[in-house]
Amino acid sequence: MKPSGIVFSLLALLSLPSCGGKKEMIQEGVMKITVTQEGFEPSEIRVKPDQSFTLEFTRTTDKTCITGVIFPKMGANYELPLNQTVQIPIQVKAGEEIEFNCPMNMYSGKVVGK
Ligand SMILES: [Cu+2]
Repeated sequence: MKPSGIVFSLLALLSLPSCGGKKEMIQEGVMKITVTQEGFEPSEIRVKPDQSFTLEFTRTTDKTCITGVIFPKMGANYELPLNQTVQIPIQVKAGEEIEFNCPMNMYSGKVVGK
C-alpha cells in the first residue's frame, strides 16, 4: 500500500459515524474514589473547572458507616453498595468546593475546581 493509501484508510476510520452524530468534544474523566476503613480515598479530588467529570465510588469495606454518600450542596445522596462502583456525574466551577460526606457526617471529602 502506498503511503497515501494508508492516510486515506486512517481518515476513513476517523470519520466513521459515531452514535451521537454531531457531538461536542467534551473531555470527560473518571475520578476513582475508594471507600476504605480510613474513609474516602482520596478525600480531596481536584478537577478542571467547568468540565464534566464522573466520580466513581467503590466501597470496599463493611467496617465503617459509609454505606452511602451525600452531597449537601447538590441535594443528592447515593447508596454505596459493598464492592459495587457507583458513578456520579459532577461539574465544579473555578474555586468552588463541593463537599460530600457519609450519612452520619463522620467522614467527608471534597471536590475542588482548580
Ligand atoms: Cu458515618
